[in-house]
Amino acid sequence: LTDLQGKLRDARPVRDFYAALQMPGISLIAEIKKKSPSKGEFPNQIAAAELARIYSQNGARAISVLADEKYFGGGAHVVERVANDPGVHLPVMYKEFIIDPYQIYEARSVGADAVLLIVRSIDDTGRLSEMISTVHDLGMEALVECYTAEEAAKAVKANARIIGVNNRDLQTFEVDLKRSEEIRSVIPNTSLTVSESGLSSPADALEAQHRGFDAILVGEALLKAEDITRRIREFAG
Ligand code: IGP
Repeated sequence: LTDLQGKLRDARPVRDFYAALQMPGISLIAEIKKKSPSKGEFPNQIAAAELARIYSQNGARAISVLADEKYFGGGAHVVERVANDPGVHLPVMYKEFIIDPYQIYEARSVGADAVLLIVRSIDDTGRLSEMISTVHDLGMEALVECYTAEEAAKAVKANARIIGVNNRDLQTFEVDLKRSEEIRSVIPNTSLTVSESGLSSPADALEAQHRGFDAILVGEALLKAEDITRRIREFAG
């Protein structure tokens, strides 16, 4: 056995990310990262697994952990620590710029239950579809992220079960919730939908729910809160 095969075999059983997002009311996917290109370092110094426990105990339904080190100060080992922490029972998403199927296997090998796939970085619909199948074959779910209505259509065509609409322009870092609502309106209700990025208040969460999103992905607003526990509870509704 190679190292990866061994780790895949020994990885803890998959938790159901899809079911977590499908629960009644809007589901909060709470994110863990040390820094971001738009905001720099976050002030809180809470260790990843401890933060994940706080998220779990206060109403989050899934956890997103940055595996990217360069821009977000994360790592596969950070995902591994969170996914295998005895105090964390929520599904965990491995958040990385995935361009190769190998990264999907790596995600499962550290115990992840879901991965992020960005339509913009995979682009070819056939390849996107293959990568989504690889994720499903491993028992995991893919959050397929789009930024335009065309990308959302590609995601649907590639059999994405969960589609994320990024509210933040990755070039200018500008957040536009209106634009995302327009994209949401063209996604069929056969997919679960996630409103991602730049949600700064519980009112934004409520608005996303009214627009028909099943879940929200929130990082910054939780990570820079003075009282994180209270902030999560507000977002979790
Ligand atoms: C979280 P925020 O603004 O609440 O911290 O955003 C998440 O949506 C964001 O980190 C994100 C992201 C991405 C980052 C979503 N998709 C793709 C980098 C690449």
